[in-house]
Amino acid sequence: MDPIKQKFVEVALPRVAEFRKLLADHSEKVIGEITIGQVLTGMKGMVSLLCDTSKLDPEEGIRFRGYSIPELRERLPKRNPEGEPLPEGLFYLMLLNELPTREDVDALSREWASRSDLPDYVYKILDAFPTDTRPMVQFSTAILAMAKDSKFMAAYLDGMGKKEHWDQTYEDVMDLIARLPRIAAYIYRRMYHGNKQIDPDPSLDWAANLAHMMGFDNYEVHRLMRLYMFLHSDHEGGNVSAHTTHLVGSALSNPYYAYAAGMTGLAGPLHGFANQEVIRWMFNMIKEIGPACDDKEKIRKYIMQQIEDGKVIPGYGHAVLRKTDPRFTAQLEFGQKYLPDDPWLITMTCLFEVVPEVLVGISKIKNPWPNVDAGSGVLLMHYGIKEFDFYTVLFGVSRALGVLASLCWDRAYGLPIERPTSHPLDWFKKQAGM
Ligand code: HAX
Repeated sequence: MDPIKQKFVEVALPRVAEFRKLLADHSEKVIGEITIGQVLTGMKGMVSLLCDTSKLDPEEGIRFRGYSIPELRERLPKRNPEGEPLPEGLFYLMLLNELPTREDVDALSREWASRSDLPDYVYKILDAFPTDTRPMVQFSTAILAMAKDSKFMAAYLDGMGKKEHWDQTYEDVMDLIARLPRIAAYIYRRMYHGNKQIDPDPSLDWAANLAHMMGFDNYEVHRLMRLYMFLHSDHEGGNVSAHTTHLVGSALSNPYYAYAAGMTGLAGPLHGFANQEVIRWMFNMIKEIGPACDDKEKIRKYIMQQIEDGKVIPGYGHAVLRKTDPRFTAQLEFGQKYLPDDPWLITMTCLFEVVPEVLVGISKIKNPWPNVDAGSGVLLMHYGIKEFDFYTVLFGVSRALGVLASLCWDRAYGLPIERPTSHPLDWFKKQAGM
């Protein structure tokens, strides 16, 4: 058994015992009330999911297993002291609830490298797509296709019992995460670089290898890619990509099915697609009103007009957060440190001054502050990854770390199929005395 899997067994056993005891002794304990408003507006604030990997505080932002982003940028292992944390380390932490050593992280890099070969049929499926097919269509199809070889599915059909479900889930999860950089880079090179593919470099870590296979071989892009893969990995259990992966997984669908479903949710404009929309939106704004920071009044009017036209300002607002997203702050700091004169960074900083001022005056908007997507595209643009249609794929590669670590835990706990109750409108009207 690989040492990470062995460790997972050691960590999971006592936690599973606690889970069972909680369920056996306290399942009748009331933990909240549900309002009609919550049901009719996307279940916001309704406690309904178990997720150990991270927790989102509306005022402070995300903590991964109790650690904030600044803490982890300090404490997770890096390739060199000036660099960004290796995402392998964050996966280790989310899966095992323990900060890894540099050796642990290197072992995980090697483990993923050894599992990263793509089956031939995945290339053939991707080659069949017209090159103008949306990258997220290609990405989620490639993932779904690999369900053909799901070890979980094979073991299930072979009569695997419930207690073993976590085991083959872990195997699929590790194969899947290992292969994602290959899939993403293949799509990228085929769409934007005449299908001139680049072999992986076994000496590189998971994130740097993705940058390398996309054609970006300098240390600065590797550093950015490590930060990007770290920041987008997890945002507790209720966001669309995480919840969908969990929900589909609850039917004992194999990890490929579950994560592909999560990715089709990530592809929506109110979720991960916003990271590309931000750049498209900035292009359009500059086309219409000229270099953005020249006249902030013009930006204000532009934003007001967009809202009057019924459009959202991408990269701003959040369903849970009520402050600036620390994932945005980390990217802003990175930009200010390494690319302070970049014109896109200057526009982004200027929007950060103006957009919240405007949105705060619109009473229906609960959070006027930037989210993770307001900053990521600008950094990618600076280093030459300018094909913003592709950005959600990068988000998706990163998101695998959190949602698939959670899926291992779902299976260890033996969580049952998810099945809430629904009612027609008249039932709610009756509850309200209407
Ligand atoms: N621009 C314009 N209007 C906005 C807005 C924004 N940035 N944010 C919220 N609103 C509007 C909503 O559309 C909603 O309007 P209606 O009542 O007319 O439908 C109203 O304000 C109330 O929304 P809310 O309660 O504040 O926010 P929600 O929980 O409904 O939605 C969203 C949260 C993130 C989807 C929303 O803020 C939004 O659409 N933002 C822009 C898109 C975006 O950046 N998405 C990425 C979010 C982070 C993420 O998941 N990344 O992957």
